[in-house]
Amino acid sequence: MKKKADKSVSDNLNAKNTDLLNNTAVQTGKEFLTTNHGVRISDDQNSLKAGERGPTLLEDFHFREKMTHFDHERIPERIVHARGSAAHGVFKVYEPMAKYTKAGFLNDTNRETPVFVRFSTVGGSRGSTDMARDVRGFAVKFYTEEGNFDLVGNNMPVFFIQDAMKFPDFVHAVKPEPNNEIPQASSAHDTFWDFISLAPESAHMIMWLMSDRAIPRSYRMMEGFGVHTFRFINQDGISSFVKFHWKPLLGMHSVTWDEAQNISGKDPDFHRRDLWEAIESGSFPEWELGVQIVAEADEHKFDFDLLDPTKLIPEEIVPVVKIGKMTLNRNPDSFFAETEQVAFHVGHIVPGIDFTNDPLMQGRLFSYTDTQLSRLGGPNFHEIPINRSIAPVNNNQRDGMHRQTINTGKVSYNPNSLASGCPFQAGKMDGGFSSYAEKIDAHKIRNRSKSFFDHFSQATLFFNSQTEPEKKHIIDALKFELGKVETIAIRQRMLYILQEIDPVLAQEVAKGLRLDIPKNIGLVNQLVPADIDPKSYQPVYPKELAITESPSLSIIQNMVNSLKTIATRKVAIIASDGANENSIMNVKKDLLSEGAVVHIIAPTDNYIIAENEAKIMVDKTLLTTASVLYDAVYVAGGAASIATLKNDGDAIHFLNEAFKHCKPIAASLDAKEILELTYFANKLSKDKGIVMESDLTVLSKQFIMAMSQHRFWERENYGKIPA
Ligand code: HDD
Repeated sequence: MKKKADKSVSDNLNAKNTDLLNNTAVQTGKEFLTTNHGVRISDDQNSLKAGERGPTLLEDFHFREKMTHFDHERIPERIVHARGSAAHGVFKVYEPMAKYTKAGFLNDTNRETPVFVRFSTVGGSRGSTDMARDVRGFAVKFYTEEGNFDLVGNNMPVFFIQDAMKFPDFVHAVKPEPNNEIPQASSAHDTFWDFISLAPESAHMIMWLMSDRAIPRSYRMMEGFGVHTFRFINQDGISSFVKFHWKPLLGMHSVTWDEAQNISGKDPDFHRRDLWEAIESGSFPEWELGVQIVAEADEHKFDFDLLDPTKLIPEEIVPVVKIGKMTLNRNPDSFFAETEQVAFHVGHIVPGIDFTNDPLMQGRLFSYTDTQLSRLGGPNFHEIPINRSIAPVNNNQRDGMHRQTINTGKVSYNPNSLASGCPFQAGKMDGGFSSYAEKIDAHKIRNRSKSFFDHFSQATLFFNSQTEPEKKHIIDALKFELGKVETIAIRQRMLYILQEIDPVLAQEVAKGLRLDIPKNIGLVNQLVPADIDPKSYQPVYPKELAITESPSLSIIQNMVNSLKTIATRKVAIIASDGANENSIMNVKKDLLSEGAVVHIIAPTDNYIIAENEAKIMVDKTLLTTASVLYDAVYVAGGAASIATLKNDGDAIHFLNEAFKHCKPIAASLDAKEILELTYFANKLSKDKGIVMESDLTVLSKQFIMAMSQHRFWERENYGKIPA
C-alpha cells in the first residue's frame, strides 16, 4: 500500500506539495519498516533472545528503541480543556474592514486564510465524556500572511472570574476533588459550589452554565465568543473596542440534561464523532464571524465596564455585524500531531488587533506560553508543524529542547554588522507590530475597579431573557447540581446568591432542595469591600437604552430567526422484516434530499427482507444504538414488521425515550399500533411533534417541518415521563 508521507501545516496547505512528497516517499523506499535512525528492520515480531527459550538480550536496539518510544507516547494533558476535537478549514472576510482594522486577513476579500479550530470541554480529563455540563472551548488559529492570530474563546461570552489571579482557585474547585479524583467531568460537587457560592462575580456565568448552552447538540450548532473586549487598530492607529462572535449557520441546538447523561454512556465521543462524520460526509460546518464595535470615545457609556469579563454587550444595544465566514472542511490526519499538540495563545495577535486591560486577559497573556513549556516540552513548540506560522519566521532565538530549525551562519544577535544587520526590525510601513499607545498614569494597586462590582444585573438579564422551557431547564440544572452537594451550608449560600439574581428562581430551587433561603450570609458579602456600593457605577449611557431582556441570549428565541434547515440532523427509521419498502425508502429519500442523515434501525443487523422480498440494508440495531443519538424517529409501516416491533421492548423504549426528550416522532399510519403501546399513547392526536399519515409524501413534509422546530418542549409539562 502506498504510504502517506509526514506532513506539516504548510505542506497541507499545498496539495501539489503533498503529492510530491508522497511520490518521493515511495521512491525513497519509505514502505520499508525502519528504526528511527533509518536501519531497515527484518523482524518486528520477536525480541532478540539467547536461544529459543532464553532471556531477551540487552543488545536488542530495535526492541529498546521501540519500547522507549512507546513508554513516552503520552504528554501531559492540558490542565483545562484537556478533552477536545479539532478540524482544519478556511476563513474569508466579506468586506474590507479597513475603517476599523489594518489586519490583512480582515481586509483582503480574495484571501482564504487557513484555520485550525479546536473545540473542547473544560473540566474533564482527556478521555472524559463530550456531554458533560460544561463550557465548550472554541479556539481558532488563523494562519494569516502576517503571522498567527489565535482567537481562544468559549461558547459562552462571559467568564467565572474577573481576575486571572483567581484562575488556579477556580480550576482547583471545578476539577475532580483531589483526595479521591471524583467526580470526573462534572461541576456537581462540593468544592465547585463552595467556591462559586463565595465568589459572587461568577453569578452571570453560572446562569450560562446551568442553561442549555452547556449541553450543545453539536459543536457545529453552538456560538463562539472571544469573551474579552479586544481592540481593532486601523492604518491611522485609531483604536476601537471589539467583541468577537461566531454564529453557526446551522443555528443553535442543545440536548436535554437527561439525554446528555444517557449519551455519556452510549457514546462518550458523541461530539467528536459528530464533527468528524459531518466533515467526512462533506457537510462542512460553517460559522459567520461577527463583531460588536464600540468607538474609543464610548468606552464609559455602558452600565458595566467593557474590561470586565463577566459582562457582555447586549446585541440589542450594539448589534453584531457579520464580517466573514469560516468553513471547516478537513479532518486532521493525526489526532496527536495536530489536535493534541496545537498550542493556542491569547497573546498570538497580528497587526490590526490589540489587547485591552481586562485583568483576566492580561493574566492569560502569561499563562498560555508558560503551560506549553511543560506540556510540549520546551520553548520550541512553535516549530511543531501544526503551530508553525505560514509567514516566514526570522529571529535570533536559538537552541533549546527539541530545536528543529538548523540556523546557518554565526550571527544570532542584533544589532550586527556581520550579517548586514539581518534580520531587520520592520517599520510601520513594513507591517511591523507596534502596541497601541494607551495612556496610563496610575498608582500601582492590588484592587478591583469599582466598576466591576455589579455581579447580578447581567445574571438577571440572562435569566429574564429565557423562554419558559429554558428557565425551567436552568432551575432543574441547579436542583440537580446543588442536590449533589453534600454540605448544606453551601446549598444555602447558593440560594442566597440565586435570590439576588431572581427571587422566583431562588424559590423554585429552594423548593426542590427543601431548604429555606437564608436572609443573610456574612461570608459572601466580605468579598465585596465595605466601601463599595455595587450599584454605584454611574453609566453615561442613555437610560432609555437600558434593557431588561435580550432575546439574543435565548437559544429558542434565536431559532425564530435562524435557518429552518434539517441538514445533518440524524433520523432513525425503525423497521423489521416484512416492512413496507416504500414506507422506508420514500421517506428516507425525502429526508436525504433535505440533507438529513438517515439510519435504518432493526432488531437484527446487516439487512431486513421487506414485505415485497426486497433486501434493505440496516445501519444499526436496537442493541447497538439508542434514541438519544438521533434527532427524530420514524416508524415504517408493513404488517409483519409492525407485529415484530410491537413485541420488542427496545423498540418501544426507543420511542418512549424520544418522546421524553421532546423529539419529533413520525409513523406510517398502520404503525400507529406500536405508538399505542407507548406511555404517550393518549397524546397521539394532540401532540404537535407527532406525525401519523398514510400518504407518505404528506408524512415526509410534515415530519420535515416538525424536525425544523427541533424540540417540542411543551411535553415537559406533561409531568414526570418514564423512559
Ligand atoms: Fe484558558 C486552555 C479559553 C481563561 C489558562 N483556554 C484554554 C483553551 C481555551 C481557553 C479554548 C483550550 C485551547 C485548546 O484548545 O488547546 N480560557 C479560555 C477563555 C477564558 C480562559 C475563553 C476566559 C475568558 N485560561 C483562562 C485564564 C487562564 C487560562 C484566566 C490563566 C490565567 N487556558 C489556560 C491554560 C490552557 C488553557 C492553562 C490549558 C492548555 C493551554 O492553555 O494551552 O494555559
